[in-house]
Parts: sequence; C-alpha cells; structure tokens
Amino acid sequence: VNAHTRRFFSDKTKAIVWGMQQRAVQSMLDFDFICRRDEPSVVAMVYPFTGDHKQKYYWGHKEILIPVYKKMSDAVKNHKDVDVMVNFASLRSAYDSTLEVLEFPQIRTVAIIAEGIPENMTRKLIVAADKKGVSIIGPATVGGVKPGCFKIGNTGGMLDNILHSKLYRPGSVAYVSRSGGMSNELNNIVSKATDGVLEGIAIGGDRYPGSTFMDHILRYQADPEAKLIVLLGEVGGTEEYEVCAALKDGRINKPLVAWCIGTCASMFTSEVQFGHAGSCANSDRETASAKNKALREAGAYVPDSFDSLGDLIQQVYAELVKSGRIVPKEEVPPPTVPMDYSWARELGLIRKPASFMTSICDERGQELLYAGMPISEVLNKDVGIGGVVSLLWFQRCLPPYVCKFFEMCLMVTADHGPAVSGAHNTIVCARAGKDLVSSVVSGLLTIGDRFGGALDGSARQFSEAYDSNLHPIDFVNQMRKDGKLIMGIGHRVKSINNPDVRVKIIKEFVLENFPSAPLLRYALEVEKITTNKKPNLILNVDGVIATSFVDMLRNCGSFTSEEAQEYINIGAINSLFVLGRSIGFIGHYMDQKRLKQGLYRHPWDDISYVMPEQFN
Ligand code: Q5B
Repeated sequence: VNAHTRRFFSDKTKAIVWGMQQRAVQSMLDFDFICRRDEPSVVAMVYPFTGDHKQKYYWGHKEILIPVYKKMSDAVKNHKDVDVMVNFASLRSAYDSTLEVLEFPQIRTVAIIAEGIPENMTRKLIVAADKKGVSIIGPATVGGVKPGCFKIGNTGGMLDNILHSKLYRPGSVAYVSRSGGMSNELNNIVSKATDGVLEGIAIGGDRYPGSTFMDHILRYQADPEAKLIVLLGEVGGTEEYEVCAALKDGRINKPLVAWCIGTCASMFTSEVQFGHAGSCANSDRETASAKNKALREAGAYVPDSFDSLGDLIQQVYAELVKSGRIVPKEEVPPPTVPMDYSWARELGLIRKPASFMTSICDERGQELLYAGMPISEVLNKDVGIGGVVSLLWFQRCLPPYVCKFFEMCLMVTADHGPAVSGAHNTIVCARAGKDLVSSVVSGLLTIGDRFGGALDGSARQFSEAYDSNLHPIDFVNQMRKDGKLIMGIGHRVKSINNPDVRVKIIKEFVLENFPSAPLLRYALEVEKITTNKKPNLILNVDGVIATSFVDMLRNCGSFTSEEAQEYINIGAINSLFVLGRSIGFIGHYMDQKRLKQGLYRHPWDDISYVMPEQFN
C-alpha cells in the first residue's frame, strides 16, 4: 500500500490514546458504538504519571475496562493490532511522546492535538515521521473523523452533534480543512447538502502541519468511495496552490469544491492574524481572495462566499447523483447510546430527587458563597468570625452586636486549663501518640451535660420555666423535687467567693447591648437562690451563654419565635462552647507534642483499688 495514499482508518482501526483524556475516550467509544463497530477503537491509554491500571468506560449500556500503561512500550507490546496513536500530550511533552511512538513500526498514524508546539520541533517531527512512513495529523487540531469507522478524540463534538451530522455511517464526501472548529461546521454543511461525510481531516492551524491538504486530497483521489472532495483552506500559506497545480495536471480529477476563509482580511487596514498560528497572509499570494481566485481558475468549484458553500456542494452532489456516480444508500438509524446522566440533566431531560440538600454554602460557581454571600464580600465587609457564624449557622447576617457576642463567647470558652475533662482527654490522647484529629475529637467527646455541654439543657430548662411564668424559687424547688440538676448552674472551682470573670464579661455585654435579656435576668434570679444554698451554685459559663443565646434568638428581630424555638429544640446551643473549646484542645495537642511528652500513665497512688470482698 502506498504510504501516501493508504486509508488511515477502517471500522477495525485500533488506537492508543496518550494522556488521561477520559471524556475524549468515552466520546470515541460512543462514536464506535453508534457506528455499530464490533469492538471499541480505543484499546489502551498511556499515562506516565500513574502506575499501570484499568479505567472504566461505557460501551453502549455495558461497562468495560481499558488498560492504562505507564510506558508506551508496554501499551504497544500488549496491543499488536494498534496502528493509530491519538496524542493528547501537552505542548511540552508532545514532541518527546511522538518521537517515542515513532520507534514502534506498527504505529502508522499519529494525531497530535496540542497547540503551541514550537515550529522547529514540529518540523523535526515531520522529518522523523516521514523517514518511517508514518502519517501525522496535526498538531493544533481536533483530529478527524471517518464516519462509520473511527473518530479522533473530540472530533465532531458531542453525541447529539454527531447524530445530527450523521457521522455514524459513511457518505461520499471527503473533506480536508485546517480548522478543527470549522470541520464541525463542514460536517453539518455536508450532511445537509449530500449523503454525508466519507472522511474529514482537520490538518491543524500551525504553519507547519504534519500532513498537508495535498496529502489528504491525494488519498481521497485514490479512494474509490470518495466521490466529491471539499477543501476548506484559509488565509496564510501557499499550499492551496499545490492543489491548483494538481487540478491542472490531472492528479486530481474528482470534483473538488473549495473555499478559503478569511476574505474579510482585506477590510482591515493592517495585516490580520486570525486564530491560527499559520493564518496570516505574508504576501498577496497568501490572501484568501487570491487563493480562491486561483482555485476557481484551476477548475475547482468555488462559491462566491462561505455562505453559499453548502449550496455549491449540494449542486455538485446532485450532478453526481444524476450521472449515477453516487447512488444514495438507504438510511439505517443508528443504535441508541444511553445519554450521560449529567448531560441529560443539563439539557433538562431528566430529573431526580436529590439525595442530599444544603442551604448554607455553595462552592460550585466561580466564587464560594456563604449563605449566598460571596467569600470576597465576606472578607471585604470584614464580618469577622461572628459574621461567618451568622451566615453558616443561621443563613443570615445578624446584627453586629450579635456577631460580637458570638466572638466573645468563642474567646472566653476557648480554654479553661488542662484539668478540665476535654483538655485532659486531648492531652492523654496526644501523649498516646495519636494525631491532631483523634486527640481533639477525644476531647470534644467529653462535652456533655456535666462538662461544657450544659448549654442546650440550660436553654431548655430556663426557657420552659420562664415561659410558664414559674417564679425562680418555684423553679428551683420544682427541680429539686424532680431530683434534677439545673443545667448552667454550679461549678467545681468557681463560686460567689471566686467569681468566674468569663461569666461577668458576657453578662455585662449582654445586659448592655441586647435589646432585652429576660431569660438571662431570670437565670440571675435563680442564681441568687442557688448560691444562697451553696456558694458554688453560680450561673456558670454554660448557663450565661445559653440564656443569652436564647435572648438573642428571641429578641434580636432576625428570627421568628418558631425559628428561635427550633434552634433550642435541635440542640444548637452547645455550638458556641464546642467551637470555642476546639481552639483550646488544638492548643493542648500542639503543646504536648512540642513538649515531647511521653505516654501518660495514671499513677497507682492516685487510684483507689477496691476489690470485691468475697475474694479477700
Ligand atoms: N447541685 C458543674 O458540681 C457541676 C447543681 C445542684 C441544683 C445544680 C454541677 C452540675 C449542672 C451542669 C452544668 C457545666 C458538675 C459546668 C463547665 C465548663 C468549665 C468547667 C471547668 C470550663 C459541679 C453539690 C451539691 C449537691 C447537688 C447540688 C450541684 N449542681 N443543684 N442544680 N446544677 N451542674 N455543667 O461541684 O444537697 O449537697 O446533695 O452538674 O451546668 O463544665 O472549668 O471545670 O470552662 O471548662 O461537683 O467551666 O454543678 O457539685 O455535684 O457535688 O453537688 O449541689 O445536688 O447538693 P459539684 P456536686 P446536695 S461549667
């Protein structure tokens, strides 16, 4: 087979994809499936940055595994039937990976997708490939498609586009373009104007493409299935003149419809560089208008503008049908490929109840949102930790005095020494060699009714008593009668003789800044009664925060009474102590590690061993 006029692709073509391009691979497999190929075209992937493994893909309704190799040599060795490589390597590694693949004689065609490969490197690749008789498509291209047979990477766009352009079965028109994007438009134009695309290659927008218009047109000329050739050139370069020469000397004698885009360049006063590296006219000969004129004179069908390209293709096609050179085949609908869930959802075709709901934070957009507020605004407005707590816990901006209250609570509860239950646990855990999370969690797990976690109970008990107009003395008596402790009352070391400054700070702030604080005032009345009984039965730090918290919820004007009650019911009031004390636990963890403290063992002399009597 002549290396220059051979068919690149058939419905048996097998390819290796270089690069972790899962979407592109799936798109190739979906294409294969609707083409009714017996087997997938992608048999392996190469990705040097992971070890050998397998990746899951869909083959129609089924799931299949495609091996991923770290080394190209392993991929090639294990897949002797592969003759195409689709190279998705970046512009930095495309040169080396292509050179490497050229070492394997079984590879006959390499598509290089990367844009921006230095021109001198591309030229070296072209020379190296030429020596080995390997055809290169690209660089800077989407690739190409042979309907019914094989598709390079993302060519043809999404599945609905491929179906729309009937790329699942061959037609009679073979085209070559520079631009990958425009090749999609050609698929559309050709499918509307004719029986469809036989093969389409986008050679890429670089000044030195690995294969040229002529390379592909001569292949199409040699392919009996190609009845009509379409060339979509563009401003820049002189390659279209080679086509003119071939038309004139008869090397191309099939009907050829051609158009060079970029005729609008003459409307600009200076030279225009279009999107591609090669699309800039360096002389009059390189302008699109000059090339269109030359092509027309050489015998190509050239429309008056791009707009009428489709009409002209249709006209030439109709003549071919009329003369019997094309016999349109019966349309056979392609098999259906299940639509990807995410795409179907995007199109609004399906719905499904979400298994998960959230209403405080959205990280999906360009900017993280806290209860709808962009994170930049959170910082610009300097809402502080109190403001962030307002947004993430209560989904709203609470008044500044509330944010200040939150911050003060976090500050005063941040730590209360190493002796308290939580800090003690954190320390023991850290000294047992555990990590930060384990140590902090072990401390947090001690927070409960007796230690630091009395806020919820306190909020409930005091508000129920207050709401039922129970006099403080009756409340204290009732609790004693029921044999219950009053949550938020009492402290192991603090008392009226050794007051807790933290309580004083919060109390004064709340009484001064909250619009009203009836529950705190009620709790202070209770405290007068309990401290009369025992000096340590003070309103403790849990109690003062809990009752103030309820006052805030009920009186700040930002919550309905139902909302306020809901926070009490769902156990939200412990939150401030939990968050605040986490700061201290983290400190204790770091402190123990810094101090290189060894394993803690509780001393025997501090344990009273009391054995069951019957064994003595
Ligand atoms: N009696 C806190 O108890 C403590 C009574 C009471 C009515 C009460 C106790 C208690 C409720 C839970 C509470 C939060 C266990 C405390 C905190 C954070 C911390 C910790 C730190 C930090 C202390 C002696 C007599 C008995 C009891 C009576 C006691 N409490 N009566 N209501 N609430 N409070 N927890 O000293 O007649 O003699 O039998 O459970 O609010 O955790 O720093 O350490 O920042 O880390 O062991 O501040 O009050 O007293 O149990 O020996 O009781 O008083 O019935 O009466 P004590 P007990 P009687 S703040």
